[in-house]
Amino acid sequence: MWPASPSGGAGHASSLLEAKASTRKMTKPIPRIITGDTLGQVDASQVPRFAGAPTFARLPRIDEVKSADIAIVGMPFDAGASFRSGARFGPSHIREASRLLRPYNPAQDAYPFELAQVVDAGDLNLNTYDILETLETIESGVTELLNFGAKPMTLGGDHTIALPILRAMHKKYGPIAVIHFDAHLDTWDTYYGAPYTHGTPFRRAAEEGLLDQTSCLHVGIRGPLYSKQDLTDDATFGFQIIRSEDFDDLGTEAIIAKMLKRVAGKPVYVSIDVDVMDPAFAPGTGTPEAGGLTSRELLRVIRALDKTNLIGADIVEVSPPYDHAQITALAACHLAYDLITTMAKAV
Ligand SMILES: [Mn+2]
Repeated sequence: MWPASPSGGAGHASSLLEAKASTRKMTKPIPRIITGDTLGQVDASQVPRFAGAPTFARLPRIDEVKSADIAIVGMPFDAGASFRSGARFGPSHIREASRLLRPYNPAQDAYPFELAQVVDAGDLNLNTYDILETLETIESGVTELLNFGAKPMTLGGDHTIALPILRAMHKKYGPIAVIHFDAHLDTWDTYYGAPYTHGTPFRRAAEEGLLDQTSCLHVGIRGPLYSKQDLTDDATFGFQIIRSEDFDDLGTEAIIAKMLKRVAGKPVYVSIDVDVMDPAFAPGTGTPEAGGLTSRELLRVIRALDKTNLIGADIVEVSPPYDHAQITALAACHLAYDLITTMAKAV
């Protein structure tokens, strides 16, 4: 299921090169931060952060550990995108930016990679020409991670991938309280008759009974819709709406209180479309909308999730061809870091 490490496999070396490699010690063992049984990041006091394999936060690969509590997994797929594509390059782009993440998270007063065994499970091998096959591969891949004992922290990919992740989560947890951060509702029905796209995952999830419809939220909604009817339709799928403007009108504290009340006592899955942030903070995405959240507002809301039963998360729609100076990837990797910290504190 895990075809290759993020740094790539051995490739097609000639037999001569293989023979040399087998008789020559190429490198010393990689110095990692080890705490008890936990294998952590490559030690930045010994190896500069710009060197070495680009696993997420320079954490170990899943095949380097016997068990894991949290697994980062890439889903390089963007055939569900309705406008600008490119999110297939998101996972590797976020991993490259994540090299700067350090061991201690002061915002949550925690060392996430000591509290839990966090690993990089590499990328799922998805068929870019076959959405139905991709949905099946994602569902079985996430199921495999859950059976391994690891909560999934997914790097997308376009938002289509949230549906099969929720199918897998539902098999383990039952109906899920989804907190969906996005400029868009993503509860549209079809595009040109196609039911599985990045604009439809939460309508499909509701239809399939995957959601706890008393406990879901959209956060950050804004921008033009096809019709006012979109909001009427959306209201039938179990999502309470917190608009982007509410961050001005209500303030972050009141929004956090509303969110925590909505999901209290439920298994919570968080899905973050980076376009929930303003294009100033996340330009590298497929369908940007003006008037979004700052990365500071979003991080603050995310950090309050330690008061919930967080069972997994994804960050989707990072599209490197539209990114500049890693702005979007930096926001994405910091969001993942705080989500991982939140899950690690619960281990
Ligand atoms: Mn979306």
